[in-house]
Amino acid sequence: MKTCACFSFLFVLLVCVVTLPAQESIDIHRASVIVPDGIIADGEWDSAAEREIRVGTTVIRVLAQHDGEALCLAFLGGLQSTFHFPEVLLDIDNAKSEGWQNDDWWFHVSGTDCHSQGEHSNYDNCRVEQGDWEGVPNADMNSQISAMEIRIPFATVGIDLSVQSRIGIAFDVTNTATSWQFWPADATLDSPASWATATIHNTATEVNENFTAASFPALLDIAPQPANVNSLLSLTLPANADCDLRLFDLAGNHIATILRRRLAAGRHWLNWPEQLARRNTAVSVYFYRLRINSDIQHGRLLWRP
Ligand SMILES: [Ca+2]
Ligand SMILES: [Ca+2]
Repeated sequence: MKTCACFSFLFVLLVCVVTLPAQESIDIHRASVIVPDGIIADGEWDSAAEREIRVGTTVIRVLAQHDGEALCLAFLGGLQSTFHFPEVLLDIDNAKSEGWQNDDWWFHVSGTDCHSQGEHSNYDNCRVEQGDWEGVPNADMNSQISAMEIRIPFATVGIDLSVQSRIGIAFDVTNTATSWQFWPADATLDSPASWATATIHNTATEVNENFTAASFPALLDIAPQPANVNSLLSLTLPANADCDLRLFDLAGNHIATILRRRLAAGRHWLNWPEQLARRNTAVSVYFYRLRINSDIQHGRLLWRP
């Protein structure tokens, strides 16, 4: 009988473990201070944790880091094509309550910066410039933008890193009327219990979390194409490497050097060079040459200013 009871207990335990939903988490590391200007500058977000929100087939990336005094977030890609606006949900005491508590916050960036405490989607407090946090740029449904950057000081929302390092967090994008998509994918606006747990580390990330012992070729990503200065350009490396990325015209003339330096393993967001941004004459076809240590890749780029 004893054996039987024991097996029953183990079976129930096993079922419980199997059916419990996995709690999503994110590690937010300390990095240098960002400039919240809507431009993803070289190196600005290289230490960030990265998560995805899917809107149909479009992927919107969310980057997260902090500078010791503020939580810094960037929403990248797909914003202008879908068009969806970024929102950030914070549960300061990480109580994972079923309904909203007074320490739970909603932040929304669209034509203005909006936030509310203790409830979500309250648009009474919307301004182009909020005094105590920033969302840049402000944009309407017709804006052509590739990135929004958000900086929320810990003091604004009552996070004291000397006494706590964990908060509840979720990211979403919305068309403000009918559609919301989230990270974590099964999160909801109404329930902080469905949000992830963020651990805020007071140290820089040692190794990019996604790229330890990775073995894949270097990946150059340009989206959307045809490209312009608003297209996002990133290079993902399996290991530290000397990198060189140049553009040539059809006649083989060197047009611009996009990158020429040693980079660490992980994803790096790159700037389009000034000289290319200024060439706004017509649609152009360029060839790029990417050298990673001694390996060389070639590709074609359609540029439409
Ligand atoms: Ca920036
Ligand atoms: Ca709470």
